[in-house]
Amino acid sequence: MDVVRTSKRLSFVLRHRPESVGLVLDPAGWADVEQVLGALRLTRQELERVVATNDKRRFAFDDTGTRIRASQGHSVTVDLGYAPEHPPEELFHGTVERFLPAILAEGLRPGRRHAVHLSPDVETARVVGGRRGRPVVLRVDSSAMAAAGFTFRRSANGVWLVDAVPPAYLSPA
Ligand code: HQG
Repeated sequence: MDVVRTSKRLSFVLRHRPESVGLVLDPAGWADVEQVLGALRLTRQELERVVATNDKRRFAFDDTGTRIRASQGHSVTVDLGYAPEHPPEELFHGTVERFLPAILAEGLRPGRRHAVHLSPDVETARVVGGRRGRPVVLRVDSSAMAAAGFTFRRSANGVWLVDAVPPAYLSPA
C-alpha cells in the first residue's frame, strides 16, 4: 500500500466527495470505519498506519475507534464541533504572489473550504504557501481580531480556523 496515495484518497473522500465511494458522513464529519475499509479496499491495519504516519495528522478516530474523520479542510458541510478558543497574538497565512492583490483588497476568504486556515508559525505557513509556488507569508493580527469579536477555533491537528480575515489585520511577515 502506498501511504501517501492512500492518504490523498482518504482526504478526498472524507473532506470533499464521500458519495464518490458510497460513504455517508454524519453531521460532524464522521464516517464508519468498516465502511471506509470496504470503500477504499484497505485493512484496518493499513488504515491505522495511514492515520498514525500522516505528516499533518489529518485524520482522527473517535474514542471508540469505530469512526474516522478529517480534522479540517472540508468542502462538504460539516460541524466539527471545535470550541472557540483565544488565539495566540499573531498567526500566519502562506500564499503566493499572484493572490496578493485580491487578498489585500478583500482580505482572506475561505474559498471552497469552510474556513480560512491559519498557521501558528512562519515555517508552517511557508510550507502551505509553497504548495502553489514561491511562498509569501502574511502575518495576521489575531489578537486585534479576537478583541474585535472574531471567533477562532483550533482543529485537532493544530490548524487555526476563522471565517475571514479583513485586510486591515494583514501585514507582511
Ligand atoms: C488564497 C492544506 C484570492 C489562499 C494546507 C490560498 C493548509 C485568496 C488559496 C490547508 C483569497 C486557498 C489550507 C482572496 C485566500 N483572493 N485568493 N480573497 N483568500 N486566498 O488550499 O490556506 O494538506 O483552500 O491564500 O497545508 O492554502 O489539505 O487554502 O492560497 O493547512 O491537509 O486562496 O490545506 O492542508 O487555498 O490551505 P486552500 P490554504 P492539507
